[in-house]
Amino acid sequence: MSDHTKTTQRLFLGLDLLTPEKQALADWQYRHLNHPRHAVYWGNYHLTLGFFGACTQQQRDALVERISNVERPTLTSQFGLLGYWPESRTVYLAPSQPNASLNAFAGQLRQHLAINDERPFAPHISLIRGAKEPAQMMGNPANFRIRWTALTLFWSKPTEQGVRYQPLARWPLPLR
Ligand code: 2AM
Repeated sequence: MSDHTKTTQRLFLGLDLLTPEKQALADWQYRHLNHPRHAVYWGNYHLTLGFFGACTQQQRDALVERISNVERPTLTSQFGLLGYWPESRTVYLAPSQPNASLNAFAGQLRQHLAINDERPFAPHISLIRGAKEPAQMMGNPANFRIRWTALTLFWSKPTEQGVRYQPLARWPLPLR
């Protein structure tokens, strides 16, 4: 019999987009980005705030409890900057301007949850993975205003279609 206490899930904390926002972003990417590799699965679009790696159910429960105690701000981001990280072979979309309240919230979460990412926080939405080169933009630059509605704990779940980011818990953000 398998020992369920040892079963782990790869977890991360992030901000989810609403379905119409994901669809609008997928549509923009399809029309305006030229790249030999396919886009990430559109339902997976999100912004990562902190990555926890493999967690047991007990660790997950403790995380949920700790996250519940964090005060949550109203957060809005304007996305318009297309970027490329050669090390992680990722094409991404980033905020057009430094997003002070988002950066402060990510810092607070990392401190409160003792997240020890080797990468400094760099807000972005990954658009293409496994990219050996940057993407070329055709026509309209991206311009997406996102009013974030919830802090979300995601499970990075392996499936036959590839990894899917499944929300396990959500904490609403105040909408002013
Ligand atoms: P990425 O979009 O920059 O690749 C699920 O894997 C999410 O967690 C992805 O958004 C990914 O960021 C992020 N992630 C994966 N491994 C990570 C790591 N070792 N450190 C920080 N973030 C990571």
